[in-house]
Amino acid sequence: MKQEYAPIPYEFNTLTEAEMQAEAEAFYQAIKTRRTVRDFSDKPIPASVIEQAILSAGTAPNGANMQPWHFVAISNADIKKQIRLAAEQEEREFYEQRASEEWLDALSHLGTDAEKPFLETASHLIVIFLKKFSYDAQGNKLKNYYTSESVGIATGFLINALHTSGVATLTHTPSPMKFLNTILKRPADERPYMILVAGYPADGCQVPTIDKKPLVDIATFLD
Ligand code: IYR
Repeated sequence: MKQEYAPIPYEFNTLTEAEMQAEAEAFYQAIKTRRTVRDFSDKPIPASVIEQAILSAGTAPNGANMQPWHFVAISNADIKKQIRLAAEQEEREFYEQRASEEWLDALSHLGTDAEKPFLETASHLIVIFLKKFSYDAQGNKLKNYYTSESVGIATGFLINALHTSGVATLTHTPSPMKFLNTILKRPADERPYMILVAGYPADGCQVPTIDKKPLVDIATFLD
């Protein structure tokens, strides 16, 4: 049966221009403090905080409201270890064979290598899967739309929700990532999109000095 979508009034929170400006500035000040962390403490993040952040991610705009994502949140030490071992195997191939000199050069300021201890140390790994298809109640296969855009936006919401809740993150994409379907027992038609490492930074954690481009370099305004 086709679902009904009866419109309801939207209770939009209209701000004054002064409030808009203040909120816009406050958001920028808060979000610019987010940094990718590669050195995590093993202190656990409460499961309820992770759950709440995933609920936020699930509100993301997406193609035809098919919600083409699945999140697997892992705090289990044995599963984290399996993921670390499989990811490091892929990463060794990347650093030793697959990556071009140009790519390695572009990465050099990050100081990364094939060793990924954070995959075991950090409180949680949140593996985000992209679903090319949905299934209705009768088991009929339905195509999902704009899946990479949708999952990218949801992942952005997730990172923002975690940062706002005091959780540091690292976006990690060993390639290929099919091993995640096997370890996490996800169906073959779900594509691993990203591992989001989430936890507290380790004591004394350092991050590289990087600049963000100024507004004139990232935007054009046509009034
Ligand atoms: N996946 C590798 C390499 C890597 C690639 C990019 I592009 C980065 O911004 C960072 C790392 C790794 O995780 O080491």
